[in-house]
Formats: sequence, C-alpha cells, structure tokens
Amino acid sequence: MSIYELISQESAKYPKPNITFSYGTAGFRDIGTVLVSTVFRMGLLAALRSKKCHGEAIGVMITASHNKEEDNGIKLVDPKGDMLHSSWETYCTLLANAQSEVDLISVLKSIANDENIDLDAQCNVLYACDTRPTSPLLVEVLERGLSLLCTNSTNFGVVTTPQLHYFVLCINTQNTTPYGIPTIEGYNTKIGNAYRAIVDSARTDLHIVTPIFVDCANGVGAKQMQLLSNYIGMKYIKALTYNDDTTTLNKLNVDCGADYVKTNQKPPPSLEIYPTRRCCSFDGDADRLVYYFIDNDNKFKLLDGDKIASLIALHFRDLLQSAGITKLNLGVVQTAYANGSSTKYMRNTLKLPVSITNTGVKYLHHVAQNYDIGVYFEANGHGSVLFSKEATETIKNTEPQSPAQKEALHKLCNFHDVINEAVGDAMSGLLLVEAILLSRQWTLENWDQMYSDMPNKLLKVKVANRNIFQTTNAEQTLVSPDGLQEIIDSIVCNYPNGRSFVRPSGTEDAVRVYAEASTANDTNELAYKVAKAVY
Ligand code: NG1
Ligand code: ZN
Repeated sequence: MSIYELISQESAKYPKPNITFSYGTAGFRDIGTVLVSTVFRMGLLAALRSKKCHGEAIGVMITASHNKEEDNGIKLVDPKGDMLHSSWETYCTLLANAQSEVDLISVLKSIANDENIDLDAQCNVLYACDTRPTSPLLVEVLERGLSLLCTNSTNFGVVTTPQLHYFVLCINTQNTTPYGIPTIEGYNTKIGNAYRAIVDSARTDLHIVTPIFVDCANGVGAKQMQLLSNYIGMKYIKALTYNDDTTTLNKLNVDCGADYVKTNQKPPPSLEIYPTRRCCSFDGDADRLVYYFIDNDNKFKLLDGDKIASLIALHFRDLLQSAGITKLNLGVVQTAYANGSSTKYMRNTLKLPVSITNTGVKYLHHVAQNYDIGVYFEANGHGSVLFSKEATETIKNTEPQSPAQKEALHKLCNFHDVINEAVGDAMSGLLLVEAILLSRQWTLENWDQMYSDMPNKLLKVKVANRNIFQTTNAEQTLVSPDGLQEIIDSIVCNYPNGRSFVRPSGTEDAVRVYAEASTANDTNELAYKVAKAVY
C-alpha cells in the first residue's frame, strides 16, 4: 500500500465534522472533541513542516490556553521556538477543512509539491499538552497522524506552552550555540540559576524574601511552578501557588487566571487579598502573567502586560547605561490594546522607540526582532524580550572600565538567561519581574507609580459575520464595512483624550471594541456608543 493509501485509510477513522476550521491568532481552537480530525491532520502537517525545514524539530502544542475547560486547541511551533510561519497557516486551514479523504490526499500532495518536500526525508516533531480532559485523546490521535509520516518524535507530556517552545529551540541549537538543555530540569536550571545569581548580586544581608502568591488558573503552570520554585529554593523565592487543582473537573480557568483578572479588573474570589500581599496570575497554559495588589484604600491595582513591559524597558535602559553600552538600540513593541499611558511613558519619559503592531504574539515577536533588545508585551500579559546576535555578543564581550560597569554587564548576562526568548512565558516572566523589583528595591506600589493607566474598556460584540470587519493601521482603523470608521471617528472626537477601535477577534466568533478616555464614565459611554454603531 502506498503512503497516501495508508493515510487515507487511517484518516477515515477520524471524519471531519461539519465545521469550517481556521488557523487563527493562536492555532485551531474549538470544543476539544470536535478537533479530532484536525489534530490527526496536524500530525501529518507537522511532519511535512519538519521535512521542509531539513529535519529540524517542529513543536506541536495541544492547549486552549485561557479558554474554557471543554475547549482545546492545537498550534505548531517553528524551529526557532517561535510561532509557525504565516505562509504555512494556509496549509493548516486547507488540510483541516478537506472534506473527504480524496480531498485530504490532494491537499497533501499539493503541499509536498509546492514546497518541494521529499516524503522520505528525516523529520523530528516534539509535542506536549496541557491539563484539559480532552488532551490525552487528542495526543493519541496526534500520534496516529505522526506515525504515518514522521521518522522521529518525542512526547514531552504535560508541560506549559512556553516550555515546549523552549525545548524546540534547545534541540535545534544543540549542534551550534545550545540555548539550553531540552528537559524540564534543564529549563529550571537555566532560568533558576540566572535568577539566583541576580538575587545574590542584588540583596543585602537584611533582605527578606517576600512571598508572591501565584494563581495558577488550576492549570499546567501549577505543578511546573512548584518544581521551578523548589529548584530555586525558599532562600531565593517564596512562590506560594494557589488555584493549583488540576485533577477536579470544571476548575480550569474558572473564576481565576490572568484572563479573568485582566478582563474583570479584580482578583480571583478564591484569593484572600489585603494590602501588602503580592499576587500574580498565570493563564491555563502559563504563557500569560499579570501582577496585582490592593492599596491601603482597598483599591485594586492591576500591573498588566503594559506595566511589565514598562518595568523591563526601564530596567534594561538603566543597565545598558550603567554598563556603558550605547550602541544597542532598545525598543518596545505593543498592540493597539496597550494602555495609552504606557506608550506615552515609554516614548516621552524613557525616550524609547515604541512600535505598535497587530494583535497576536507572532506579530509582536517579529517586530521585536528589529531591535537589538526588543521588549514585546500584549496588555493581557503575554510577552518576552529578544536579544539580537549583536546584543548578545556586545554584552558578553564588552571590557568593563569600572567595577560598576562590570557588575552591570554581569547582571545583563543573567537577565538574558532568565528570559525565555522563544515565546512569552509566565514562569520566566515572574522571575524576571521579581529580579527587577529586588534589584530596584521596589514594592508593587513603587512599580505601579511608574504611570497611571487611562480608564479603559474592552467589549465583545456578537455580530452576524465578523469577517466583514477589515482593518488597517495596526488594526486601529476599519476599512470595511464602508463608512463605519467615519462614524466611530465622529463619536470619539467628543471625548477628551478619547481613543477607540474595532477589530474582529482571531480566537472567538465576535468583534472587539476597545475604548479609552480621560474618565471612567466617558470611557464606558464611548465604548457602548461605538459598540452600538458596530451592532
Ligand atoms: P483575539 O481573540 O484575536 O483578540 C486574543 C487576545 C490576543 C491574543 C490571542 C491569543 C486580546 C484583546 N486579544 O486574541 O491578545 O493573546 O487571544 O491568545 O486580549
Ligand atoms: Zn495562554
């Protein structure tokens, strides 16, 4: 039997449901059980992608991140540990939507032909999943797909999304400049040792490790954070995990997690919070991180992705200055959802360049590569820092002219190692934030005072067809439906410092409306008026 006949025979066991799938902002997402055919087919596609990339490892992550527990998802990771190249997203969508086995084989043949892929070439696929109840089934089906075309594959089990991205990057750099060791222990050792070194150089004898309460969204981050903080040791970090129940059904992302906190602008009800208690939340697959506390007036204060980016940008700017490095350009990448105050702060106070790009980490990651040190964050807490080759070498090879410069260079090296450059990572982000706060001797209140957020509102509007909403200008201006942008502009101009934009979601069947204005009342009014214009 030919390979295509074998694929056809096996695929018939996983019939495609009557649904149109689309490889969106973060891969395919749907009710877990509905994704069986898609996952089988992605096993085939991951093998093809690896063969196309000369046998370099490709990652496959089964997760639906912050979405509800019955959902699941699948996304592919490219050889550098980043998101799948956009040119292949079309192949994913085509393959997932092939109606019959005949169509499936024809799509496979055309991919192999267009991309000049030798089906017998070597390949390597690494895969993992989060804690969702449908994950074991989907992993099994993925393995069926892989078994047909893939010569080499490894199951990394239940790990966070950023850990899988890290493993892919490690394996593909093994024979050049190894990024790290592709195991959980290797991950913990790399980022944990770098964190300990920063703490050692920053703290005084009087320093007390203040606990950080970590809401793990009842997801995969719970166990992994416990392993990481055990490795680092109580002398260096007191990370107290809660919402860490991954065995009871219907708990994942329910009334907890980074998305809950950011969307509702309040702490998870399960957390006892009082002034001085330091808290943060991960999302269900631990690639998002937000911090928060309540002040002495019992007011909830959120330190979201924008504030994390601002903190990192400030600290790296200072470290570069102390290290006497002037030739590296440090910049920040945000999306239109970034709070206007954060952009202003980084441009006007820190005097750093800020680029605004489309929603979705793949866009931010890409633009961040234009800087020597590129800090990128979505407001929801997903982000990382990228270092160019030039930056890495300059930090390593600069000859210090003073003890202070030597210390700054040493710190830069360790900060570099704490960061997971493959993708946004809640655990690595937590260590980075903790290390910066400790270095600056800052409390969460000090950090919060960098700037005050503009009042803001995010609404989700159900529309008959979200595909008619098309945008330009980093998604801030609508080009379709005709005339709608003019209506929005005429509403916005009535509000001092008003800003509002509309775009279709890439992960949900809805249109999102964002608004910002000088007062909370104005912001609400503006958001609802724009939403009404959309509806
Ligand atoms: P969509 O649904 O395209 O707005 C959401 C988030 C993104 C990103 C993706 C992937 C907002 C407004 N949008 O995308 O930032 O994180 O999910 O998870 O937060
Ligand atoms: Zn996530």
